[in-house]
Amino acid sequence: MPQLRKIIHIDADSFYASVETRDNPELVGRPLAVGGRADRRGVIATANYEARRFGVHSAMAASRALTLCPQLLIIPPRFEVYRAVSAQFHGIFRDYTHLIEPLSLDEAFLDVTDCDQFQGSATLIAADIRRRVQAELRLTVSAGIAPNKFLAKVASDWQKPDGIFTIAPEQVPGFVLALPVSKINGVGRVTAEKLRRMGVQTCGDLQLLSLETLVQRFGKYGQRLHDVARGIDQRQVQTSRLRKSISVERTYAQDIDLMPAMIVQVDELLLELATRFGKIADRYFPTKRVIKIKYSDFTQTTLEEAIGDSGEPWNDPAVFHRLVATAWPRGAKPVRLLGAGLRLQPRRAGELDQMSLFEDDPLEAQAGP
Ligand code: TTP
Ligand code: MG
Repeated sequence: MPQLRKIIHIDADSFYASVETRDNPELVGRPLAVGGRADRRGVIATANYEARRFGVHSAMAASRALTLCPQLLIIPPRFEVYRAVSAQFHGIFRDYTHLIEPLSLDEAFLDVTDCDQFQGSATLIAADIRRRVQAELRLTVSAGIAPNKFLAKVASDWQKPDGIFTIAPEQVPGFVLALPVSKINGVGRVTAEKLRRMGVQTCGDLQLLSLETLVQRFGKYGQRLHDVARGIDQRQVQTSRLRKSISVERTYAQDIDLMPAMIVQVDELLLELATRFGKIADRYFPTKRVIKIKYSDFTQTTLEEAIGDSGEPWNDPAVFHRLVATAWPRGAKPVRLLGAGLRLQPRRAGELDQMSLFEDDPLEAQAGP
């Protein structure tokens, strides 16, 4: 029986939009989004809660958002500011624990099992973190507290925005019974629909299926479904000192169905990947190139290929073009998301973490501004 952990999941509320309102109080109370311009096929990165009431949400075309909410103000993102705020969040987190796993700029898991502040109460620690973020950064974050990562993430969403919610170990069996399977990380529309056809809508329903059935229908992921249905998740909080991969991806406002257009997008992804990889290239070298394609029906495929010794640079566009051209016909449907990535090896020998490419990737749902 593994030791029970105390995990906190922190997620800032309407992050980019909240930072913008904080820095420009004139924006308080009005529907606001951060994103790209409607006249340039821009996409909404996020919207504040006033705008969400109109149905505006992340990854939506800015033009569509303006149709739903004509008074919506869309402002361009200031990524440097968001990165700086994120570093400030982490500064506060580090006063409680060094076991921090960032998922994105505004989201992180904290393992506070060994923190002895507040008599070791994870709920009181989370409350204190929220208090300090509010006092020092004038932003709100929601917090979820639970014995594992899966439930902590569900919990932070439970009372959002500006919420805190604890699932104590003894509450887990009762809590999961009514929990919709759509709340499980990794259960997207396709899996949810497949489960619905099997009569499964909640984790309680899911518990009625045998491990054998689940593995038969979902392969390796079946084991994971079997566990999380019972509130079991053994994944440790992974500090991100070492990584196995790096990737960038984009969800498009309009699906792409022509190869030349995909090639253009891949080239843009490669530029961004080069920037991001450049920051860690002194510590890692790439071993494989990876392309990910999500089709309009949310099915997806990935294709990876080892980087040989033939001498071409890792970011040779021709190679990535060929990977896309090979992978796309597998689904041969319009494409809603493209991703480009690299599998990595540390230059110095060291332990690799469990982070896998695209899985639980914080960029999964992110759209380009
Ligand atoms: P989220 O935490 O998913 O969203 P949020 O913080 O705006 O709102 P909330 O947590 O209250 O529901 O994402 C964090 C930031 O990441 C968000 O402010 C903007 C960016 N983002 C994108 O750029 N594109 C996306 O598709 C998503 C989901 C987020
Ligand atoms: Mg958030």
